[in-house]
Amino acid sequence: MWGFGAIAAAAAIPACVGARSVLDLSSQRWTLSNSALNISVRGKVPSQVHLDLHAAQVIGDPYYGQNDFNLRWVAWNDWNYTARIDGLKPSNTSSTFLLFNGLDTFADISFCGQHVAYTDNQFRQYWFNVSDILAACNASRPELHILFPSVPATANGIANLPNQETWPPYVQGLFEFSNRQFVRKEQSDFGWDWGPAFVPTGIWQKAWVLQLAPQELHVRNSLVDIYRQGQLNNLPPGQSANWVLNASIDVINAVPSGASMTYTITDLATKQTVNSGTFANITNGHGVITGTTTLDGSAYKLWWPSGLGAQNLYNITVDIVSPTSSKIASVTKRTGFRTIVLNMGVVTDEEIAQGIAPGNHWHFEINGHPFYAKGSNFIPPDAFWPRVTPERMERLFTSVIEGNQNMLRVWASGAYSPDFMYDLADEMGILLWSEFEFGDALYPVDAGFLENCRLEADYQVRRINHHPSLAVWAGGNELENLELYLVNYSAPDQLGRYRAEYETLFLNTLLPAVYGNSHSITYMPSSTNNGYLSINFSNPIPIVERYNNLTAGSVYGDTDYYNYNYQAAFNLSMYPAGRFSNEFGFHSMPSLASWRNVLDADEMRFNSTTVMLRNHHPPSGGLNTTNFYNSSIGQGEMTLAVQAYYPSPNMTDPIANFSAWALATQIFQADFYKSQIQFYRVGSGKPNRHLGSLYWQLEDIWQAPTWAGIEYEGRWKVLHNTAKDIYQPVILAPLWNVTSGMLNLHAVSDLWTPVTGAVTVGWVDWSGNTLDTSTGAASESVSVVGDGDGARTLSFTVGALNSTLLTALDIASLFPSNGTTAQQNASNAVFVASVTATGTPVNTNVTRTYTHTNYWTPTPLAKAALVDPGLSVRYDAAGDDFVVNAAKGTSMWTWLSAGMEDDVVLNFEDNGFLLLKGEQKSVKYTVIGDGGREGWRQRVTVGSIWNHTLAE
Ligand code: BMA
Repeated sequence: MWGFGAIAAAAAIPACVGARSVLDLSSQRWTLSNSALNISVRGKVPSQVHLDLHAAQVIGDPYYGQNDFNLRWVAWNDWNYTARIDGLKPSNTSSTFLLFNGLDTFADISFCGQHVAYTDNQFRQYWFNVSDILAACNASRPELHILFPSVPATANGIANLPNQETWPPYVQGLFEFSNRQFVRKEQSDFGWDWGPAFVPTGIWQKAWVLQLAPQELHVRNSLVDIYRQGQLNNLPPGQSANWVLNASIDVINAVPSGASMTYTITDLATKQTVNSGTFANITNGHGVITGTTTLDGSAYKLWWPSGLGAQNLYNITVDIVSPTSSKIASVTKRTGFRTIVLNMGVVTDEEIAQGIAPGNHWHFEINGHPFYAKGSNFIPPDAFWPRVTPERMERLFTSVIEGNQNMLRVWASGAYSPDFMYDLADEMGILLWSEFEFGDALYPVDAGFLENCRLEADYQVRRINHHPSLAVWAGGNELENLELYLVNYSAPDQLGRYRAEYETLFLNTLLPAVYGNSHSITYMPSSTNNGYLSINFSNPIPIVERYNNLTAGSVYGDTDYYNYNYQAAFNLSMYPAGRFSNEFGFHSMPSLASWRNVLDADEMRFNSTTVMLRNHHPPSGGLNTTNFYNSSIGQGEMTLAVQAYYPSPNMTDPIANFSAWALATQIFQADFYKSQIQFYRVGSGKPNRHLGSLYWQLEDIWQAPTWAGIEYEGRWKVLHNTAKDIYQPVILAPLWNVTSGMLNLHAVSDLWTPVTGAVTVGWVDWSGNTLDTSTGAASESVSVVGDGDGARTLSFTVGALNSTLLTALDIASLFPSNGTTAQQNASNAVFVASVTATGTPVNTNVTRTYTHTNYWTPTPLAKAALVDPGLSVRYDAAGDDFVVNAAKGTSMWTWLSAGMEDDVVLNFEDNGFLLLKGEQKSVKYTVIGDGGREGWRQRVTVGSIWNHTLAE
């Protein structure tokens, strides 16, 4: 569906004469070995030790059972990758280089028995001139040998160096292996609360041997930066200014002095060349040539995120031209014309007069327009990146788009995203809030560590800057709101020192890596923050962080909210009313079908050893033990929440019970997130002017109780369907104020023009009868256009990117505790509101109808007088959909499932929905894999919260 035809390519033009050869090291025959363990098997590039050992059947599936513990020995051992290199040319005509796009992590490289280098950063690109070694080498097929010493052992060695840095207690967020903060490696490889700790090693990215004649170039990295003339990072640019195109190419071998640069721009929709020319202001040195040009500010179609316009893309080809006018290198990058800014500017008096609370903004603007960011947090989709294919990522991103999401926060402490991920995001319109890989820890600031980080950041910023989907760069995860907070908690007298160290890395080192390469992107040092106190581009480091310099009554920053006390889950006054919510969540179990892939039959229980060991919430603080996590607390939190809010599954068949409990935890999770998302979205029309909700977390890294909305195999949990519903452009949001007892119904729209429509509100009971509780409206904020039969219709207009209060119901007076009539029985009542509205999708002129139904119950479902809704489902071959019907009553959390069919992986377009009595709903679906099974469509089941025949 999404083509890869136009993926950015970097290439050098073959010179007419010369020895240029690019040998892909994945084509060589590799051996992975450890002589002490007597292991010698076939290795691969790119790959990792665990994957190669598994392929050779030395180890079982790392994800199965308790293999995350059983395979610790792999991480504690040293591993050798060796290959005798075939296909090298005689060395006298050329220089020979090794080029690695990624070595994970400590790597001791030798070539033909000679030491080449020792590397210590998974995220850097390395290249080495091995011409002299090759010249002196007698072997016709010289051996390339890379020793990967144990990462945990090496990390411990670094930590124990004399005068090594230490931190106050509780500050370092450590999981199963200690000392991750000393290692430039994916931080979650050492364990995390949603993932396993394998600490994999290996040649995890592509690698080559290059042979170049003295005048030949090889492009190893490049930068394309497109910004509006006068644009400064972090500040909204003028939208009518011309574009500036800045291109910079990193090469191996020296660019001849006097070389020039040219460009050609192709519109990928029309395949026409739309512009070409020569760059000015050429600088050339240290293997980098850079030039700039100006482009007409209105000549290019803009790139927009999904739902806000088209994803217009262009190829930009940059050629390096020798002084004698021959093309000596060329790079083509696919890009788009857009500006994106994270606006943290001061709220103006004019904005305050419009009702926005004073303080600072904290929202994104695309091409000058503020918009509501809807999405989630992305974690590494696998513990082993080499097996993450573009096809898998495309499937995941398809779910993102289907889920009405336009932004993902690519969480810091995984790995920098591969180019194919940004390419897909460019095509599909998914903004990727990107972060440097530092999180939940403070880091060393010795010169060597800082330089290592600087080179890492410089490489990564240059590699991906051209992607229009790049939304922002953040220094790392939860550094200000958590790490510095923890320092202040456990060693307040040392806050000054650690804050200065924090600024050394995250302001003085990483900020220049962004600003020095790009004018087009915002940088902030920490994911969750209160913005800046000031920004002044005449200072070398323009940003002064605000930290907790807050003025009462003013609103600043984005928020991170976790509360595992189930009793507070639906108390809206607990939710933060900031400008943007970048993290919030609660964990749930994956489905039975997912568990089946990794559990022995006798472990298929809610509290079995393996299930418990996979619940990593909350961490207990003791390292390197199997009891590192307080799993019983985590399992208990989910259980208590289910018991408090829903009828508890209680089935005699243990597998059915396990399945029903797993789904019940997902329903609580979805309910809790929905409650928050609708509250946050209503905030777009409140003084906090809330403009973004990104829940924790999009997807799973493995099969475990986690915060994910999409399971490892690609199945949607209830959360993903529920978030899809509540992320629609126009929604109704019933917000219940626990203190006042008022139920406030709001209409919310994130369109850029007003929406007009009618809302029908009313009450039904569980048997599907209409309840006449029209007296419930304490105040009506909009005009009533119809009233009768227990339902009333209200007409309304909601402004652009705004919310409006429609009606306020006094629940206490509607359902008095001494109420005697059926109408007054809270346990029997369901409030239902449906909207039909017309509006214009952003950046179109076509009017569209939007519908949404939402509901609320005055008691938790655990206390509601549920009755059998009489559900049925049938597959309709003509429509290729499933038709669901509730013949006897009101059905809540109606759930379609392929159930026990463990190898059928599919998602239903709608799931976990409300179905009113007599309502027929047709539901489309997407199959991810049916395991070759026939006839599963006839075996799809439907259940609901009523009887928990949810996933059978
Ligand atoms: C936040 C995140 C992650 C973590 C999640 C769930 O702290 O930034 O580090 O996995 O919450 O606890």
